[in-house]
Amino acid sequence: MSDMTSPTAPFAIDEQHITNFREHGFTRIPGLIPAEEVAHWRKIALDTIEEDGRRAGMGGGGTALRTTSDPWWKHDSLRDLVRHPRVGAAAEQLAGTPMRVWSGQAYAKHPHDEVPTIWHEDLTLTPLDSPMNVNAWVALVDVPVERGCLIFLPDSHKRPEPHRAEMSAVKSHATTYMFEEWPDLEWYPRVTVPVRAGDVTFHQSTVGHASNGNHSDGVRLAFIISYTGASAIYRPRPGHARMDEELVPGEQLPDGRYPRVSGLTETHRP
Ligand SMILES: O=C(O)CCC(=O)C(=O)O
Repeated sequence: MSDMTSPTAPFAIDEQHITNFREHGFTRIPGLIPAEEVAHWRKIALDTIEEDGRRAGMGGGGTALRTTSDPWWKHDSLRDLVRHPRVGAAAEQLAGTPMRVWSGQAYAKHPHDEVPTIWHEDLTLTPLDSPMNVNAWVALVDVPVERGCLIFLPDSHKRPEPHRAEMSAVKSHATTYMFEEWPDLEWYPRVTVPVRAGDVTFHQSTVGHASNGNHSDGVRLAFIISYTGASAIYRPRPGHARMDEELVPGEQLPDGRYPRVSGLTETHRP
Protein backbone atom coordinates (compact mmCIF):
# COMPACT_ATOMS: atom_id res chain seq x y z
CA MET A 1 0.00 0.00 0.00
CA SER A 2 1.23 3.51 -0.72
CA ASP A 3 1.01 6.58 1.53
CA MET A 4 -2.47 7.83 2.39
CA THR A 5 -3.77 10.14 -0.32
CA SER A 6 -6.71 11.50 1.68
CA PRO A 7 -6.73 12.39 5.37
CA THR A 8 -10.17 10.83 5.74
CA ALA A 9 -9.33 7.52 4.04
CA PRO A 10 -8.91 4.54 6.37
CA PHE A 11 -6.22 3.14 4.10
CA ALA A 12 -4.53 3.86 0.78
CA ILE A 13 -4.69 1.86 -2.41
CA ASP A 14 -1.68 0.99 -4.50
CA GLU A 15 -0.56 3.56 -7.06
CA GLN A 16 -0.79 0.92 -9.78
CA HIS A 17 -4.56 0.80 -9.37
CA ILE A 18 -4.79 4.56 -9.74
CA THR A 19 -2.72 4.39 -12.93
CA ASN A 20 -4.81 1.53 -14.37
CA PHE A 21 -8.06 3.28 -13.53
CA ARG A 22 -7.09 6.59 -15.06
CA GLU A 23 -5.23 5.16 -18.09
CA HIS A 24 -7.58 2.32 -18.99
CA GLY A 25 -10.79 3.29 -17.21
CA PHE A 26 -11.03 0.36 -14.77
CA THR A 27 -9.07 -1.68 -12.25
CA ARG A 28 -9.51 -4.73 -10.03
CA ILE A 29 -8.49 -4.56 -6.37
CA PRO A 30 -8.08 -8.11 -5.05
CA GLY A 31 -9.30 -8.95 -1.53
CA LEU A 32 -10.60 -5.50 -0.62
CA ILE A 33 -13.36 -7.13 1.49
CA PRO A 34 -12.17 -9.81 3.98
CA ALA A 35 -13.71 -13.30 3.78
CA GLU A 36 -15.82 -13.09 6.97
CA GLU A 37 -17.35 -9.82 5.82
CA VAL A 38 -18.08 -11.27 2.37
CA ALA A 39 -19.99 -14.17 3.96
CA HIS A 40 -22.05 -11.71 6.02
CA TRP A 41 -22.91 -9.54 2.99
CA ARG A 42 -23.57 -12.53 0.74
CA LYS A 43 -26.37 -13.71 3.02
CA ILE A 44 -27.85 -10.24 3.37
CA ALA A 45 -27.76 -9.62 -0.39
CA LEU A 46 -29.37 -12.96 -1.23
CA ASP A 47 -32.06 -12.59 1.45
CA THR A 48 -32.89 -9.04 0.35
CA ILE A 49 -33.21 -10.04 -3.32
CA GLU A 50 -35.35 -12.99 -2.26
CA GLU A 51 -37.73 -10.67 -0.32
CA ASP A 52 -37.85 -7.79 -2.77
CA GLY A 53 -36.59 -9.18 -6.08
CA ARG A 54 -37.33 -7.97 -9.58
CA ARG A 55 -35.75 -8.31 -12.98
CA ALA A 56 -33.24 -5.53 -13.64
CA GLY A 57 -34.11 -3.19 -16.53
CA MET A 58 -30.79 -1.89 -17.87
CA GLY A 59 -32.59 0.81 -19.88
CA GLY A 60 -34.78 -1.70 -21.73
CA GLY A 61 -31.97 -4.08 -22.63
CA GLY A 62 -32.13 -7.79 -22.05
CA THR A 63 -30.39 -9.04 -18.94
CA ALA A 64 -30.78 -11.96 -16.55
CA LEU A 65 -29.92 -9.82 -13.53
CA ARG A 66 -32.17 -9.89 -10.46
CA THR A 67 -32.04 -6.95 -8.12
CA THR A 68 -34.13 -5.28 -5.41
CA SER A 69 -37.26 -3.32 -6.35
CA ASP A 70 -36.72 -0.61 -3.79
CA PRO A 71 -33.69 1.67 -3.69
CA TRP A 72 -31.05 0.95 -1.05
CA TRP A 73 -32.19 3.55 1.46
CA LYS A 74 -35.41 1.57 1.99
CA HIS A 75 -33.39 -1.52 2.98
CA ASP A 76 -31.83 -1.25 6.43
CA SER A 77 -30.00 -4.47 5.62
CA LEU A 78 -28.08 -2.93 2.70
CA ARG A 79 -27.33 0.52 4.12
CA ASP A 80 -24.00 -0.34 5.75
CA LEU A 81 -22.67 -2.06 2.66
CA VAL A 82 -23.55 0.95 0.49
CA ARG A 83 -21.72 3.12 3.03
CA HIS A 84 -18.68 0.83 3.22
CA PRO A 85 -15.82 3.23 4.08
CA ARG A 86 -13.00 1.19 2.51
CA VAL A 87 -14.78 0.78 -0.83
CA GLY A 88 -15.69 4.47 -0.77
CA ALA A 89 -12.14 5.51 0.07
CA ALA A 90 -10.80 3.42 -2.81
CA ALA A 91 -13.31 4.99 -5.24
CA GLU A 92 -12.33 8.48 -4.09
CA GLN A 93 -8.61 7.83 -4.41
CA LEU A 94 -9.09 6.39 -7.89
CA ALA A 95 -11.23 9.35 -8.96
CA GLY A 96 -8.79 11.83 -7.40
CA THR A 97 -11.64 14.12 -6.33
CA PRO A 98 -14.17 14.19 -3.44
CA MET A 99 -17.00 11.75 -4.08
CA ARG A 100 -20.37 10.78 -2.61
CA VAL A 101 -22.56 7.68 -2.77
CA TRP A 102 -25.19 7.82 -5.53
CA SER A 103 -26.66 4.31 -5.42
CA GLY A 104 -26.06 0.74 -4.32
CA GLN A 105 -27.79 -2.46 -5.26
CA ALA A 106 -27.37 -6.22 -4.98
CA TYR A 107 -27.48 -8.11 -8.28
CA ALA A 108 -27.85 -11.85 -8.76
CA LYS A 109 -27.58 -13.88 -11.94
CA HIS A 110 -28.97 -17.28 -11.10
CA PRO A 111 -27.38 -20.53 -12.28
CA HIS A 112 -27.97 -21.03 -16.01
CA ASP A 113 -29.62 -17.63 -16.39
CA GLU A 114 -27.73 -17.28 -19.62
CA VAL A 115 -28.84 -13.87 -20.89
CA PRO A 116 -25.83 -11.53 -21.15
CA THR A 117 -25.76 -7.97 -19.82
CA ILE A 118 -25.75 -5.67 -22.87
CA TRP A 119 -22.74 -3.63 -23.95
CA HIS A 120 -23.26 -0.21 -22.41
CA GLU A 121 -21.62 2.67 -20.62
CA ASP A 122 -23.17 4.00 -17.42
CA LEU A 123 -23.06 7.72 -18.15
CA THR A 124 -26.09 7.69 -20.47
CA LEU A 125 -28.15 6.03 -17.73
CA THR A 126 -27.01 8.49 -15.03
CA PRO A 127 -29.16 11.62 -14.40
CA LEU A 128 -26.26 13.61 -13.00
CA ASP A 129 -23.76 16.22 -14.16
CA SER A 130 -20.43 15.32 -12.62
CA PRO A 131 -16.88 15.25 -13.97
CA MET A 132 -16.49 11.71 -12.60
CA ASN A 133 -18.79 8.80 -11.77
CA VAL A 134 -17.39 5.48 -10.57
CA ASN A 135 -18.99 2.06 -10.16
CA ALA A 136 -17.60 -0.42 -7.64
CA TRP A 137 -18.54 -4.03 -8.42
CA VAL A 138 -18.13 -5.94 -5.15
CA ALA A 139 -17.87 -9.69 -5.80
CA LEU A 140 -19.77 -11.61 -3.09
CA VAL A 141 -18.92 -15.00 -4.65
CA ASP A 142 -16.13 -16.20 -6.92
CA VAL A 143 -17.03 -15.17 -10.47
CA PRO A 144 -15.02 -17.12 -13.03
CA VAL A 145 -15.50 -16.45 -16.74
CA GLU A 146 -18.32 -18.99 -17.15
CA ARG A 147 -20.32 -17.36 -14.30
CA GLY A 148 -20.50 -14.04 -16.17
CA CYS A 149 -17.78 -11.72 -14.88
CA LEU A 150 -17.45 -8.22 -16.31
CA ILE A 151 -15.82 -7.55 -19.68
CA PHE A 152 -14.36 -4.09 -20.28
CA LEU A 153 -13.26 -2.03 -23.28
CA PRO A 154 -9.97 -0.54 -22.02
CA ASP A 155 -9.38 3.11 -22.98
CA SER A 156 -12.96 3.52 -24.23
CA HIS A 157 -13.35 6.50 -21.83
CA LYS A 158 -10.87 8.37 -24.05
CA ARG A 159 -13.09 8.23 -27.15
CA PRO A 160 -14.11 11.60 -28.64
CA GLU A 161 -17.03 13.46 -27.03
CA PRO A 162 -19.98 13.38 -26.67
CA HIS A 163 -19.80 10.54 -24.17
CA ARG A 164 -23.52 10.48 -23.48
CA ALA A 165 -26.09 8.95 -25.86
CA GLU A 166 -29.82 9.72 -25.87
CA MET A 167 -31.89 7.45 -23.62
CA SER A 168 -34.22 6.93 -26.62
CA ALA A 169 -31.36 5.12 -28.39
CA VAL A 170 -30.85 2.82 -25.39
CA LYS A 171 -34.57 2.14 -25.16
CA SER A 172 -35.15 1.46 -28.85
CA HIS A 173 -32.03 -0.63 -29.62
CA ALA A 174 -30.47 -1.51 -26.31
CA THR A 175 -28.31 -4.39 -27.47
CA THR A 176 -26.65 -2.44 -30.29
CA TYR A 177 -26.82 1.23 -29.24
CA MET A 178 -23.27 1.51 -27.91
CA PHE A 179 -21.55 0.28 -31.06
CA GLU A 180 -23.93 2.32 -33.22
CA GLU A 181 -23.15 5.49 -31.26
CA TRP A 182 -19.40 4.88 -31.17
CA PRO A 183 -18.60 2.45 -34.05
CA ASP A 184 -14.85 2.33 -33.30
CA LEU A 185 -15.52 0.73 -29.92
CA GLU A 186 -16.64 -2.49 -31.59
CA TRP A 187 -13.03 -3.08 -32.63
CA TYR A 188 -11.37 -2.27 -29.30
CA PRO A 189 -9.70 -5.17 -27.47
CA ARG A 190 -11.95 -6.65 -24.77
CA VAL A 191 -10.64 -7.53 -21.33
CA THR A 192 -12.49 -10.20 -19.32
CA VAL A 193 -11.94 -9.87 -15.55
CA PRO A 194 -12.70 -12.98 -13.46
CA VAL A 195 -12.87 -12.13 -9.75
CA ARG A 196 -12.65 -13.91 -6.39
CA ALA A 197 -15.15 -13.24 -3.61
CA GLY A 198 -14.01 -10.05 -1.86
CA ASP A 199 -12.38 -8.53 -4.95
CA VAL A 200 -13.79 -5.24 -6.17
CA THR A 201 -13.57 -3.87 -9.71
CA PHE A 202 -13.93 -0.12 -10.23
CA HIS A 203 -14.81 1.48 -13.56
CA GLN A 204 -15.50 4.96 -14.84
CA SER A 205 -19.02 5.62 -16.12
CA THR A 206 -17.73 6.36 -19.63
CA VAL A 207 -16.11 2.93 -20.08
CA GLY A 208 -17.88 0.35 -22.25
CA HIS A 209 -18.62 -2.90 -20.43
CA ALA A 210 -20.86 -5.97 -20.52
CA SER A 211 -21.07 -9.44 -19.00
CA ASN A 212 -21.99 -12.84 -20.28
CA GLY A 213 -24.79 -14.98 -18.86
CA ASN A 214 -24.26 -17.36 -15.99
CA HIS A 215 -23.34 -20.72 -17.54
CA SER A 216 -22.36 -22.22 -14.17
CA ASP A 217 -24.19 -24.15 -11.43
CA GLY A 218 -23.67 -21.40 -8.80
CA VAL A 219 -25.29 -17.99 -8.37
CA ARG A 220 -23.37 -14.94 -9.57
CA LEU A 221 -23.77 -12.40 -6.78
CA ALA A 222 -22.41 -8.86 -6.68
CA PHE A 223 -23.14 -5.59 -4.96
CA ILE A 224 -22.69 -2.53 -7.15
CA ILE A 225 -22.07 0.83 -5.48
CA SER A 226 -22.20 3.93 -7.68
CA TYR A 227 -20.31 7.05 -6.64
CA THR A 228 -20.50 10.51 -8.11
CA GLY A 229 -18.62 13.74 -7.53
CA ALA A 230 -19.39 15.44 -4.20
CA SER A 231 -20.63 18.50 -6.17
CA ALA A 232 -22.69 16.54 -8.71
CA ILE A 233 -25.87 18.21 -9.94
CA TYR A 234 -29.08 16.22 -10.40
CA ARG A 235 -30.01 16.71 -14.06
CA PRO A 236 -32.43 14.07 -15.40
CA ARG A 237 -32.70 13.76 -19.20
CA PRO A 238 -35.71 12.55 -21.21
CA GLY A 239 -36.11 8.85 -20.50
CA HIS A 240 -34.55 8.84 -17.03
CA ALA A 241 -36.81 7.30 -14.37
CA ARG A 242 -37.45 9.38 -11.25
CA MET A 243 -36.06 7.33 -8.36
CA ASP A 244 -36.24 9.92 -5.58
CA GLU A 245 -38.97 12.54 -5.25
CA GLU A 246 -36.74 14.62 -2.98
CA LEU A 247 -34.21 15.41 -5.68
CA VAL A 248 -34.52 18.81 -7.31
CA PRO A 249 -33.35 19.18 -10.93
CA GLY A 250 -30.47 21.62 -11.16
CA GLU A 251 -29.47 21.19 -7.51
CA GLN A 252 -26.81 19.20 -5.63
CA LEU A 253 -27.64 15.94 -3.90
CA PRO A 254 -28.53 16.11 -0.18
CA ASP A 255 -25.78 14.77 2.11
CA GLY A 256 -28.14 12.70 4.29
CA ARG A 257 -29.29 10.27 1.64
CA TYR A 258 -26.24 10.57 -0.62
CA PRO A 259 -23.37 10.60 1.91
CA ARG A 260 -19.98 12.01 1.13
CA VAL A 261 -17.18 9.46 1.20
CA SER A 262 -15.31 11.66 3.66
CA GLY A 263 -18.15 11.14 6.17
CA LEU A 264 -18.34 7.34 5.96
CA THR A 265 -17.32 5.52 9.13
CA GLU A 266 -16.70 1.92 10.11
CA THR A 267 -20.03 0.93 11.67
CA HIS A 268 -20.99 -2.16 9.77
CA ARG A 269 -18.57 -4.90 10.86
CA PRO A 270 -20.28 -8.30 11.23
O1 LIG B 1 -23.19 -7.01 -13.40
C1 LIG B 1 -23.40 -6.81 -14.58
O2 LIG B 1 -23.62 -7.71 -15.40
C2 LIG B 1 -23.38 -5.39 -15.10
C3 LIG B 1 -22.81 -4.43 -14.13
C4 LIG B 1 -22.71 -3.05 -14.65
O3 LIG B 1 -23.18 -2.72 -15.70
C5 LIG B 1 -22.03 -2.05 -13.83
O4 LIG B 1 -21.50 -2.36 -12.75
O5 LIG B 1 -21.98 -0.88 -14.26
